[in-house]
Amino acid sequence: MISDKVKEILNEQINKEFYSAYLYLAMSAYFDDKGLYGFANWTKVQAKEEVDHGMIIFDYMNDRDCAVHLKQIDVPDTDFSSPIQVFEKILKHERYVTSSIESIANLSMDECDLATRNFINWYLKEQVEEEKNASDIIAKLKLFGDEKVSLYLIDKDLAKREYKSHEYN
Ligand code: OFO
Repeated sequence: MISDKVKEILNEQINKEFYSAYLYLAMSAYFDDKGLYGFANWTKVQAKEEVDHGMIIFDYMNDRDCAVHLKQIDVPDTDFSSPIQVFEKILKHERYVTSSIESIANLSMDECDLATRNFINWYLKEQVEEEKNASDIIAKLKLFGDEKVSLYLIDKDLAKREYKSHEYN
């Protein structure tokens, strides 16, 4: 049985994951508009992964007979000015998501909900990767991004990212 507090925080996390999808889609539209199609691809793939993150919690709650209450999704930030500024926003956002996931881990321990505590481990691991992906791209952009040729090559590289549905395991 999932407590009301854990139910509420899981409902909030579904909303945050779908907000993340919106945010990445807004970024993808920005890059597409600038002709940076590789960056647009990378952020669009990420948006799809965020939907998967939300759906995994949605399915978990249904499996545990725990009511899902979908909340309104905020309008995403669209104040973008350069690839590096966007990736700095991504890193900041992912750090915020990591702290939300950590709150779920802590609350599920406090509520003696070991199934949710175990479930959320997958997200803790996922967040390490999310933050690393953003940091790696920031590092590349800092080193090489000022030159147009390098930006072109980074864009080409990001065009290779392919969407694979994110399975919970
Ligand atoms: Fe769902 O991890 Fe990013 O936000």
